[in-house]
Amino acid sequence: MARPLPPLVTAPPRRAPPRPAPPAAAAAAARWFQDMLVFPEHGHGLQRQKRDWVIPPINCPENERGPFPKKLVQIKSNKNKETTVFYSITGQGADTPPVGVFTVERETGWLEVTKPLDREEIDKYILFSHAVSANGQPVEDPMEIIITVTDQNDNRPIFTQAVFNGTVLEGAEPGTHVLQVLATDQDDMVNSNNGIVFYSILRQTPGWPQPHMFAINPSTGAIFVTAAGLVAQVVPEYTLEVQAADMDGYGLQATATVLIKVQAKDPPEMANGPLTTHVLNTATGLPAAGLAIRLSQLQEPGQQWTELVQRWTDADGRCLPLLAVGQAKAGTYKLRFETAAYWQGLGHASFYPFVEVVFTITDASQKLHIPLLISPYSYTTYRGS
Ligand SMILES: [Ca+2]
Ligand SMILES: [Ca+2]
Repeated sequence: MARPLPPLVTAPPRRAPPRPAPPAAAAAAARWFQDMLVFPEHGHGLQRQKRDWVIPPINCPENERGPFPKKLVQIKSNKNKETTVFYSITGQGADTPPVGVFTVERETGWLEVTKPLDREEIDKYILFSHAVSANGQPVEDPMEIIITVTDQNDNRPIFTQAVFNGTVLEGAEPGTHVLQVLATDQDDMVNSNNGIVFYSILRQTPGWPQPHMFAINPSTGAIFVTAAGLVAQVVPEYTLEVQAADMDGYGLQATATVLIKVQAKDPPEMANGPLTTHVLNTATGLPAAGLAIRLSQLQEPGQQWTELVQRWTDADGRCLPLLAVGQAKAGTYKLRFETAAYWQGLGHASFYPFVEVVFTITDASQKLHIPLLISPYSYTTYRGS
């Protein structure tokens, strides 16, 4: 039986007479040069040696176009000087599934790949090549051949969610962590940057009070506050468009939406305020979020409207009470709902640029709830409690 030679590179040849050891590089090249892979030589009657030499893996790029079959390497046994040698291969991709990805020409020993490979499916094939004589007797020990499938950047990053939700307390300091987004990429991130994802923020809506209220860690996807000025009443929710791109941020891209709700610090005196509202979008049956509301009071001198407070509706179409406990006085008030801006935000035109509801408070101790139901072409309000 054939057996592997003691390492050509690291041990002296065992054959007599001894010959000068070739330079290491030359010895290695002798084993695999010009697309040829030669079965290792073996000694005479020696005990089987631990095989401590390594055949360099054969690199085969994924997604090759062909034509197929495509020659990879020629396997050769030096026994072909003494007898006719026939070659075959076994292993995954040869005679076990996926069968037939690799074949070997029986007489020439040319190892061929028969179809495009997919590194993300199988990134390495371990085959064994065999050499037999005409009567079927092995003339060599099986030789291991490793085929490494090299990567192409054929997968774009994929965010784990289309929409990420976060909450931040108003007045949060720069540096405050808000949430983390994640995108995965199936490509190789060890030997290439095809699978390494970099994150960035493409757009922030609205751009107040600064266009860059948030920043993202390009490597981790962690989003944090980068500027002071988060006020729930001014901007109750930010929408960020975030991007993940492979190849250090210059390759294939994907985007996702990040919704960051700015949570108001509830002033305690507001919690049980006597005047409340909510807004319902009757076109969708859903609460109208992000709609601006202003409360004014008709005041002396000269009976003019004095604005008391401005609020934005939250995801439930509600906002904090508009008057604090003890703030309500008998008088005439006006709630102005900025409906046009709301509909524009949804991509609709609005027949009504705004809706104003004027009402009177006669009993300042009584709770008052003034809902608004809106569609682009109608609105309804009533007195609730
Ligand atoms: Ca990729
Ligand atoms: Ca790939």
